[in-house]
Amino acid sequence: MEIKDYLSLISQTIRNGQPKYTERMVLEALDHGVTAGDILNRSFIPTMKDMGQRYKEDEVYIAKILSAARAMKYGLRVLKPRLEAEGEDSMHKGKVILGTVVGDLHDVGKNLVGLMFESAGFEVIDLGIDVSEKKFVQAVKDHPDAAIVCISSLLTTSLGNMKSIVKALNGMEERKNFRIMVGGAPVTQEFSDEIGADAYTDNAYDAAEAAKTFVLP
Ligand code: B12
Repeated sequence: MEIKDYLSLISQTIRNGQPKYTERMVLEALDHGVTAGDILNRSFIPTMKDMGQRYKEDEVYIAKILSAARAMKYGLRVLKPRLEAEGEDSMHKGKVILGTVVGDLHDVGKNLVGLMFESAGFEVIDLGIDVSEKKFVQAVKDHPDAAIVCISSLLTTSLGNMKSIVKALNGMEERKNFRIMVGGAPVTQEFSDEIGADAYTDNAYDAAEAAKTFVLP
């Protein structure tokens, strides 16, 4: 098989949501000389980006996204050591703190954001769901080297909580050391500007791309 055949096969296993098969195909591709960088950049990332787009256009159900994300997670687990060994320059971009706002239990989008950040080479500190202002503030104190704080809200009713969290973070002494990114279906660029966040994107792929520009040397 040629490189492109391995890459498209891996992509297929992700689309089909077959984590064990993804894992096996990644290992097999690596054994046959496909680089970890190619697997990440030419298979994993474009596949998840495409799945996200299809979901937005109502072409696939949420369950499909969940199983694809799980497959990619399995693949990423075996790929990571090889990416680091290859010295892939996408590795070690910095630390990101991530959480869904207090009052909100949705975590699918947040998890995808985390996955795309990890793929882009960030270390992700995932605070989970229903995260209070106090917990976000404490996390920044616990991780003074964090470059970005990402906040997700899927409920219109929890947008007020997002606002208070951003306000609290903006009031911190450490504020100059990190950027704040916000997202989730009801969030808009306008809202992000209004509450004093640094960036908003409407999908996980663009979030990781925007984040990279924050940590450019
Ligand atoms: C799955 C789901 C649930 C699941 C959540 C499971 C889970 N583990 O997450 C369950 C069943 C638990 C649930 C519960 C509820 N839900 Co619900 N849920 C959904 C649903 C169908 C999908 C959400 C989702 O996962 N989308 C897929 C992901 C990939 O998309 P996403 O989250 O938008 O994330 C993308 C972007 O927004 C962005 N992004 C996300 N976060 C971030 C963060 C940053 C920093 C950045 C940059 C980008 C970013 O990147 C992501 C990937 O590209 C939506 C409807 C819909 N079609 O969106 C309703 C929806 C969000 N839910 C809704 C409601 C009302 C509820 C409930 C209140 C229902 C009830 N009466 O009990 C409860 C709330 C419980 C709570 N306190 O949170 C409403 C919200 C309405 C509103 N505007 O407020 C929606 C819109 C449904 C509707 N049309 O009424 N829900």
